[in-house]
Amino acid sequence: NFVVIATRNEGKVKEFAELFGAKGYKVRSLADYTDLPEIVESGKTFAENARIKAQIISAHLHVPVLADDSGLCVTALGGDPGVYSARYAGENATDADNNARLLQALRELDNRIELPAGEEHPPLLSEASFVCALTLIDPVANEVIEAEDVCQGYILHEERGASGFGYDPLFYIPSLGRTMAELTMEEKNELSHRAKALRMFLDQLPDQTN
Ligand code: ITT
Repeated sequence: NFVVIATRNEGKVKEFAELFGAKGYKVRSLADYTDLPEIVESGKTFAENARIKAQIISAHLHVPVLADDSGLCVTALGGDPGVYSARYAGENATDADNNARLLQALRELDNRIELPAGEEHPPLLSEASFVCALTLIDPVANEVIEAEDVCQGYILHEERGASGFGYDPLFYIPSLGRTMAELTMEEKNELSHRAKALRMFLDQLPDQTN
């Protein structure tokens, strides 16, 4: 039993593998296939891009496919980088490039966030939220299921932590006093935008662990 995820992002694959693994499913990603059609993420919203990825790959493979489009929306930057999160610092940007670009953009604004008095937090530059849109397309049953969720936090003035991927080292969660990159995968999978958006899919999936 396996689920095909229309992604080339290894960080996403690891998280999905853990989440689906709990129900006894393995995951395959685009790295497991050759000769796939090109995907152009031309949508203006996360949901549109998730639909594009799921449509192209499910039509090609003729099996149910789940796609994830996600990103970081930073309040002080008017919601940027948003759907451009993966390419924020340029077409072939690494996670480190994108994080550096984000810190630079926020330092230029000289924005500071004050959290309620009585709490000790490191310097925070802006409110932010991670967003994850999921689309599952079953091309045989002609079925489309969509979900979207968010995870709220703040952008820290410097990177902290080595787990996770992408913007995780800059994404600070005040209630935990840690960045997303300082959480174990198990902890991230309890509260992340991706885990929350996926919960409905997981709840509907028959358990294959016994
Ligand atoms: P696929 O399209 O192949 O899935 P991608 O990396 O291009 O891979 P997106 O277009 O959805 O995926 O871009 C998502 C970007 O948003 C990703 O590159 C990360 O930088 C960031 N992102 C998404 N989820 C994240 C998370 O849980 N933690 C940190 N950064 C995240």
